[in-house]
Amino acid sequence: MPFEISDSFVAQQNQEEQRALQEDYEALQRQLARRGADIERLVERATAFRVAVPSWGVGTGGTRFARFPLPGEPRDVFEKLDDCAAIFKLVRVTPGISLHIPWDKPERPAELRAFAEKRGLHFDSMNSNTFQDQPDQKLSYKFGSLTHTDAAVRRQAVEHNLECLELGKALGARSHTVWVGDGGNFPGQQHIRKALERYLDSLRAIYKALPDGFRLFIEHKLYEPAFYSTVLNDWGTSYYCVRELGERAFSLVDLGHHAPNVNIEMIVARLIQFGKLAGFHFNDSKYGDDDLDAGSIKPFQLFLIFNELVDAELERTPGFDPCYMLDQSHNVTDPLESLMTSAVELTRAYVQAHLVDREALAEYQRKNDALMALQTLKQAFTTDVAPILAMARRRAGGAIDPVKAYRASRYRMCKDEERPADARKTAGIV
Ligand code: RM4
Ligand code: MN
Ligand code: MN
Repeated sequence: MPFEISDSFVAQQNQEEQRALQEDYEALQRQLARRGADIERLVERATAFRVAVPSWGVGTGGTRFARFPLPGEPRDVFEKLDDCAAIFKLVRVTPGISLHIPWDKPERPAELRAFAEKRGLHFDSMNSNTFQDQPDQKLSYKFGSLTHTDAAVRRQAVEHNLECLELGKALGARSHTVWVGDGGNFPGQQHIRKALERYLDSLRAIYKALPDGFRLFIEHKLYEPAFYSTVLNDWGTSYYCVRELGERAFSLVDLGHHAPNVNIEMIVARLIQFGKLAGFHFNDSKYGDDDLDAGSIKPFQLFLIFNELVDAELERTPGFDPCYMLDQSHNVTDPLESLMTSAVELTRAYVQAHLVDREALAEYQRKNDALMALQTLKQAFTTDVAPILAMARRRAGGAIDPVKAYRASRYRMCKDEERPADARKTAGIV
């Protein structure tokens, strides 16, 4: 039996933190009560929060220069799910897994589904991959996939997406996410309008095959791997495409896929207003698609994004049902620690956004009191909600301090023994 972090171990770890948590919780409860906020309601929100973990995120990532593997990395999709289960055990908000195909293509989907369910996990969005060539692939994606000038390549890329839909259905997933690397490296390389037409044609074929209850998410990205022009370059183009496709198509926002300084919370608000927000690939960045841990570089931006999301949630905006996923690459940290920390950071932003005094904010907006409007947001953002997050985790059976408990469990060392490097199948670990 592979090593697992047991409930009793988590409970024992929590013992050490329990008194301090209780003290901090009560102090925060009094502080919030003075502000008219009910701490128990916020614990409820923290408990209800969900974000899916990417199957491709539990192995060490890499840059185009190098990858530095970690001891005990998962060797196949089952071991990846074991790692996801460890994350879920400690943070409790991550029962969903987002799978990348073919990196994590299961031979027998029913078996993988049962394996996940046994660990309290389920499959969230499926992700196709037509940005790389696979060893047994007939035609190359070097010059594009869904938008390739050659109809045979486009057909092959569409077929791959249809296969993902079939797999997703068998695994119990409810959505499919398409990101393509298609674009041009040089001016003149592509006919910009025709490439988008081809993209839409291919997507129509995928959309038509959506299983019942499935939604289609498309993900825009400014640049990379195409360095001059990207076919689906921004949210406006994405919005145009999902409108063309139909009511089950939505625009997914990956936080790293915009130019520096772009006001992403505005993009989010627009997509909510137009009923087309699919959800997120959360991560953080300084310069480009850095795939750093959520909340590590621009925590205020993350809060402002959640401020829009919570506002729509509280208003019960019709059709508002975003899917939250992490999409990160971990190069210098233990991926499990990064994913746990990111899940906690997202929950933090979500709870802080619930702390915003929305009546006061509306009044300041009505009176054009810019200073106090910002202060109202800042008051929520600067409130240390850590005791709320820890209490929610503890009550749900998770760890008061997930990283500390993880390190104390010696999970990584145990996996190093169980998963010897010489037997490691590197395929699928990206
Ligand atoms: C892309 C994009 C996709 C992800 C790949 C690995 O930049 O973010 O969502 O699947 O990277
Ligand atoms: Mn992404
Ligand atoms: Mn990306």
